[in-house]
Amino acid sequence: MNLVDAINVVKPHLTKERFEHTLRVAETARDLANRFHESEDKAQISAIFHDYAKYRSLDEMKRIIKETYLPKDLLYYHHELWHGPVASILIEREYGITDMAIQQAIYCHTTGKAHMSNLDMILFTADYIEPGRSFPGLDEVRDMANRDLLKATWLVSRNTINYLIMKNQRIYPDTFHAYNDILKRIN
Ligand code: DGI
Ligand code: FE
Ligand code: FE
Ligand code: FE
Repeated sequence: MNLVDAINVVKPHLTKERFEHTLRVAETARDLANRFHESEDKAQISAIFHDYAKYRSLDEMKRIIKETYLPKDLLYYHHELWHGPVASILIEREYGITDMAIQQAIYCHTTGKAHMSNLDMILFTADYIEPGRSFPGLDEVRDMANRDLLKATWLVSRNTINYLIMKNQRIYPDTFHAYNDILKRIN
């Protein structure tokens, strides 16, 4: 699917704000792909579809998790974690996107995971640093994303864990796996 078709297909599924976020993530992901020598096309397609399932009903997402190979433990964690894995299924079902690298990047864009690929890290980081975001510590991550993708990804994962702990939220194991695995790869 080309980028224009992808944008048109995704648009009616998102709110105006979410659609604008999506376009900024795609732009940011393209820049990161260019800087770190990954496919700009795959980075942009992953970005355009990353929040595709964000507004599906909880019942529909639950059903998809139950009837596919998605890990059932997702159901014991916050429903905010479901839209990436569910989108990775829906883009194949509904649009025939079978590229596993794209599916995987979308799958793990919220939590990260162990052994993230460059494409995984590009989407994960782009979602966090796109110009519409304002998180504490964001300048440090944006600065690092100009130089070192692994370290930038680690900062995103660390900041997310800190934020979740401050809010007394449960943390999905993949979120910790991303943090631990990247720390090992950095040192
Ligand atoms: O969909 P977006 O809003 O663009 O961003 P996202 O998919 O990266 O995730 C949104 C939220 O998910 C963000 O507030 C952080 C949260 N999150 C990430 N990992 C975990 C988590 N929430 C819980 N409860 N547990 C996690 O492990
Ligand atoms: Fe998301
Ligand atoms: Fe994210
Ligand atoms: Fe997003």
